[in-house]
Amino acid sequence: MATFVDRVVLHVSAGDGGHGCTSVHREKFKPLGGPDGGNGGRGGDVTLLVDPNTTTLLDYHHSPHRKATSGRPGEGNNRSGADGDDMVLLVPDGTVVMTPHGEVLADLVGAGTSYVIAHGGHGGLGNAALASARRKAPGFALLGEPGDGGDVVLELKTVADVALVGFPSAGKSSLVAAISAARPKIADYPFTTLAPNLGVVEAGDVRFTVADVPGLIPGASQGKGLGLEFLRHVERCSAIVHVIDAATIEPGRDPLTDLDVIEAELAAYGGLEGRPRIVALNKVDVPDAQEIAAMVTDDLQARGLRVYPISAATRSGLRELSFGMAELVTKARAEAPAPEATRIVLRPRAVDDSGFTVTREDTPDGPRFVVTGGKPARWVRQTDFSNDEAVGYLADRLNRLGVEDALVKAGAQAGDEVVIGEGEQGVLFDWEPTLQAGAELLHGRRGTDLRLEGR
Ligand SMILES: Nc1nc2c(ncn2[C@@H]2O[C@H](COP(=O)(O)OP(=O)(O)OP(=O)(O)O)[C@@H](O)[C@H]2O)c(=O)[nH]1
Ligand SMILES: [Mg+2]
Repeated sequence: MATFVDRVVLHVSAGDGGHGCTSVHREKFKPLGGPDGGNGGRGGDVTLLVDPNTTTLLDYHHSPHRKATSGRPGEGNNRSGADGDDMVLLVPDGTVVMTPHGEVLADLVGAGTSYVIAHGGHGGLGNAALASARRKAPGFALLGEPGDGGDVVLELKTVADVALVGFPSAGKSSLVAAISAARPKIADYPFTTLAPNLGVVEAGDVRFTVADVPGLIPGASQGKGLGLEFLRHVERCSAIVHVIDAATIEPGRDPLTDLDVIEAELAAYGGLEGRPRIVALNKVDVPDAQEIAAMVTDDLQARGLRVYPISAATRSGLRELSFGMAELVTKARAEAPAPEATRIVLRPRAVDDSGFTVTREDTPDGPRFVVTGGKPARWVRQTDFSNDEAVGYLADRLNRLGVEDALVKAGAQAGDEVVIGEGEQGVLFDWEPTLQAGAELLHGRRGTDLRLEGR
């Protein structure tokens, strides 16, 4: 059936950080200068940006894979690698960002609102930046970190002032076309409209937006027709206009029954009870329709509804209806701040990575110790395990953070398995707490080139 383009799964990857460079300065007759390897560049972020000219998520439906560029590696002579370019994805106002499990990450309302969905990896430090008084000529550099990656779900909840609801073919799209510059598809078969159309309407000095949402039928709440899916677009609107076909010749249908059916579906969706409503009785250019409209008006008014007989075809009654809508919009705006003013990020990512934890797991092969924490995991990612000096530097960092002590306290013994990092990212070590110390005795302090001693 219809493909909904207002919900897409986006596969994003931020750029990786560039690796740091290991290099030693060379000059004629000075065989051994200082370390001069530059830092790697930062990987680009993937960012969503609300753009008023973007109205659908169609682009992402067609090409859902998006990747920012990676940072360049550092180079000798203290040259840093260039940062990767951010990838900015333009999305419509009202885009909701969710995890694949449906957890809301951000709700993007208002032009210019942005949200980073994948952070680029940090560049690795070059050996120049790693040099210190203790470690004059590091023979290693840090690796760039991989950028974030994964799936996010984007869902569009149209932000409009007024939502037009009604049966298929009631004339909702015709109405939007008649009162705004929008040019939605109009046809005499049901479910012509599959995604909302937005139109901007001016009535006096009030400007507002109207959303034409796909048609509803009885049983939509059980998934009939297009189902209730698209009613999420009505959620954000401050007023509802029932567009009712007064000229329908379908058996079992008349304006009052149609209204009851649609109201029942809105109630099944829930949360829309407080929204003010008015009724537009459409197609009164058809002679019978005019009579029917006159007949039901009293009943509708008795229910507290304002009734506007209109014809999208001949444009009769449209001025009155537009002013009626403007009145509801003005009232709603006075009661609530304009949606443009809200910038909501519901769940910013946790940034605290100062600590770490050691947990013991008992496996058939003996105990295993899992070290989790932002810093240890990051340091492991930065380590070039083919370089002993880099591995030694990692051991020093972990030691300084207290990981060694914590492992001893947790009962780890030489030869036990230690995993740093979580899940698939974890790196497995055979823990050898004494070996490093022994190596230091033999080779001098790590990171020192003996030829540099005394300089
Ligand atoms: N006579 C008459 N026909 C109308 C009027 N308004 C719409 N129509 C016709 O009714 C049919 C349906 O119009 P649409 O605007 O596509 O209806 P819709 O409510 O958007 O329908 P869906 O998108 O399928 O939900 C088309 O053939 C229109 O030409 C009207 O005021 N008078
Ligand atoms: Mg339509």
